[in-house]
Amino acid sequence: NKHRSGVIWFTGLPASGKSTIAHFVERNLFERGIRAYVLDGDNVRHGLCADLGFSREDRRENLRRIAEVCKLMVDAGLIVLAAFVSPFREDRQYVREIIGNDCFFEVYVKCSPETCEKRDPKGLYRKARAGKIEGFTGINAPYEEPEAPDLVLDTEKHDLEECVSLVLKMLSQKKFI
Ligand code: GGZ
Repeated sequence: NKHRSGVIWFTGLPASGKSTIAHFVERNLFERGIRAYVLDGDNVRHGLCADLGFSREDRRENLRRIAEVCKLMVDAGLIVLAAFVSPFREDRQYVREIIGNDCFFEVYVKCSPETCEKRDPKGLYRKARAGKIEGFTGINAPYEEPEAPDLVLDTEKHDLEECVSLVLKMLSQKKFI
């Protein structure tokens, strides 16, 4: 069960499928005896980043703290599955610099805004449409697509199982597992 540690960084619109895919990859790795851990808005924004919102500056600070935590987890020997909207190229580049280029992989979880809005598992798109959320990514805040991601997962074309196996394939090609 030898593996290299590193960070798989999932970026994409809210409800594109980032966290779901990350959790299934985590479970698969766990079953093989590989230590992995998912970081996402659900376990970070209530604690470590509870003081932050969604302004330009707060998103940057959110991602900076997360990147520092990722770095510690890599030191501890884990495979970190980080699932954050991370809508700005500049911030993703910053995160990459903090973590280190050789153990950072960017996965673009691609899905049209229309489909994300239809899925809307938490009802946030609906709230944003109703004017109850300011600066909601995909409605009234921008999402900048990655220019050269290591992997693109089109969640409208591939089902969950296929997306998970594409991530595992990438991990094995890059000699992480
Ligand atoms: C984007 C928001 C917003 C706004 C609340 N914009 O589907 P979710 O609910 O679980 O994922 C979204 C999550 C985004 O947090 P991140 O830490 O990933 O964002 S960033 O990387 O930009 O710092 C969504 C919810 O929080 N959410 N308000 N205005 N997403």
